[in-house]
Amino acid sequence: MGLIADHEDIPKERQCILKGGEIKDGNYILYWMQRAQRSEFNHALEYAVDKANSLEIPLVVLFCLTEDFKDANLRHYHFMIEGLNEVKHELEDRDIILVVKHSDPVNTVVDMSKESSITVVDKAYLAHTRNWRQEITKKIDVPVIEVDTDLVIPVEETSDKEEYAARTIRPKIQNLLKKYLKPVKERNVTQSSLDLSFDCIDMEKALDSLEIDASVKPVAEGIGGSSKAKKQLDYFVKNKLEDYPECSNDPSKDGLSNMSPYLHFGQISPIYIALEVKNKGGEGVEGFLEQLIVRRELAFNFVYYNEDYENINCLPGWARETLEKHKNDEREYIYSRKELEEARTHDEYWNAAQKEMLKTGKMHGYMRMYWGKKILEWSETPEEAYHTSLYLNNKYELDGRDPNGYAGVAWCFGKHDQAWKERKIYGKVRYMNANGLKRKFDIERYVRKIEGS
Ligand code: FO1
Repeated sequence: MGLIADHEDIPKERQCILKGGEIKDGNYILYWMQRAQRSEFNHALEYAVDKANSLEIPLVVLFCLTEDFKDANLRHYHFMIEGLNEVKHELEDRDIILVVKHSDPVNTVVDMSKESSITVVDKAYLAHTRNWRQEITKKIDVPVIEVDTDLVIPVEETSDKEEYAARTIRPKIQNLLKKYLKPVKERNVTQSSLDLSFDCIDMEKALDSLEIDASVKPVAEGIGGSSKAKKQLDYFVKNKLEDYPECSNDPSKDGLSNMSPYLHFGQISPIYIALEVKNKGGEGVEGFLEQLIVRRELAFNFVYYNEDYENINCLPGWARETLEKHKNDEREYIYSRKELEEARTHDEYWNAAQKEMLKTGKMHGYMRMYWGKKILEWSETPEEAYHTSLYLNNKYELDGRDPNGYAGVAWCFGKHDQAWKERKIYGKVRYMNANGLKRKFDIERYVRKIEGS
């Protein structure tokens, strides 16, 4: 049996050998679930089931809870753990054990791999989680396979370099969609792992065991997890998809799918979402798939190939130069990080957007653009503005630390965009102002909606 197996629903291009070698005579297959926290439409999980069945051994799924995520807090862990509770039960229904440990992922995976034949992991796109995989492959003794399951098209298949903009990645994606936009079949395990015994954390106490910032409260109870994601999607497809072209750019209306937190924690697959939306058909499909596939996969391409995605050096040359040239331009308003964080600016529209994020863990996509542009305008330097935007985004958004968030902030500073007419502070970076908001939609209604929520 080889490590790579080409299946119609798990093509070989999704699989990558991080460490090769002989398959060991182990007691189980280990799937380290990290990014794809779900039991359905998960290519890594199904690949691992196939391997376990071929070797006639059980499959053990591991998740490592760790505080090692910058600016992550109670809001994020609460949402994630609700999802993991569901995964645990769903896997149990499939005779697969989920071992959740509160531990350092590198040492834990290496340790549990001592008894595995092969170790499988879902693909990571950001530096921090990619480094974990690198560390593990240096220390481990068994083959390690990484499976790309959180993008419709595997990141390296779409492109082998950083793409310039949506217009350059779009045709590449369109050429490959037919091959990759397919459901992944759920396989039955032939050997249950439920009778194996491991030290696991008590899920009821998982949240309390973490040493995290508890000042950012959970958005609500009972919203995390795949079943909630599917329910919300179903509601969106039935009631909002048709109006997506008119409503998606209007923050005063509730026209979005709200899938981003679920996608961030891998609680739902983008392939599942795309197929549900296509299945329904109609007016909104094209615009929605542009966001879900083209824009989202452009963001992943960005963080995957541009190691500077957390600082201003990630910007194209023209944007860096123009911001540098205008660095010392006089600013009418300058706000500290704290004033911004507490939504204490002169601009009630901006304050409303910030409050939306503080309260709900999300900010409407259209307001995210305005929000970032104003932080650039009201900070001492573009560098400071960049870091403040990422800090606030990562701390309060439920999908903080997601490639989409990094790309969204970078866009406000010129990434994936073009040069515009030169002006103060912004230079040639696209400018936005409050009049634009008033022209496009009923901004007062948005403010009332947030203030009243
Ligand atoms: N991944 C883990 O494997 N273990 C964690 O404890 C964990 C916590 C966490 C908290 C906030 C957050 O935004 C992400 C977190 N993730 C964790 C990672 C997440 O599932 C994704 O892999 C990354 O966010 C990459 O996009």
